[in-house]
Amino acid sequence: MIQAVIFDLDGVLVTTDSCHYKAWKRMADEEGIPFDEKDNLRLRGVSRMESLNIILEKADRQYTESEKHDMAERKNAYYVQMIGDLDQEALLPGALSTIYALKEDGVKIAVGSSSKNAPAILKQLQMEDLFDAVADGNQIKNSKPAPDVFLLAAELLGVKPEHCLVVEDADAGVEAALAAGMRVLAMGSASGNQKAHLRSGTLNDIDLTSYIKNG
Ligand code: B16
Ligand code: MG
Repeated sequence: MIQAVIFDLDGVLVTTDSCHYKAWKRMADEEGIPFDEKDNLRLRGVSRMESLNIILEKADRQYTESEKHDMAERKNAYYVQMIGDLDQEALLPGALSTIYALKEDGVKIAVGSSSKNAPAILKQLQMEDLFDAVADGNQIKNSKPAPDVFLLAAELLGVKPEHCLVVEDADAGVEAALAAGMRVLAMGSASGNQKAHLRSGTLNDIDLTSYIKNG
C-alpha cells in the first residue's frame, strides 16, 4: 500500500531541467567541448560533478581538479542566474493539482532531488511548506542512480521504502527508486523506461490518487 509519494524536482515538478542544459551548453561551448541534447540525457538526475565528468568525456584534453571545480562553479553561476526569475509558471502540467489531490487523501509527499539548488527553488516558488519532507543534493553522498536521496526522503517521512512511490523523469532516478525498493512512475524523458511500474507523459496524463487508492 502506498503511503507516500516522493517527487523528483527538475523535470517532474519544474521546468528547470532545460536551464541545467542551457547552463552546461554555455560552459561547454566556451570550452569548445561538443555537447548536445542527446548527451544531456545522461546528465538528468546525476550530480553536478558527475555531470561535468560525463561532458568531459568528449573533451580533447585532460582538466585538472582545480579547473573542473571552476567549470562546475561557472555552470552553477549561469544556472542560478537563469532561475533567478523563476515563478509558478515554471511548474510542469499536473504538478500542483497532483500534490493537492494526494494531500487531500492523506498521502504524505516529499521531494527527492539530486540538486543542491532544490531548497532555493522551492523557496522561490513558495512551495517549501507544501511538502512533508525535502531530501536534496546537500544531504547525500551518492547521487542517483544510488538510492540515497529517496531512502533519506522515506526516513524523513517515517514511511518504509516499500510504501513509497517515486515520480521521476530520469533513467538514473528510476534506477535509484528501484534500488531503494520503491515503486516508480517514469514520466517525461523517462516515460519509455520499461523498468518503471508506471509510465506517463506528464502528471496530467495519470490519476495517481486512483492508482494509490486501488492499491
Ligand atoms: P545542482 P533532480 C538534478 O535534479 C538534475 O536533474 C541534474 O541535471 C543536476 O545535475 C542535478 O540535479 C544537480 O543539480 O547542480 O543544482 O546541484 O532531477 O534530481 O531534481
Ligand atoms: Mg529530474
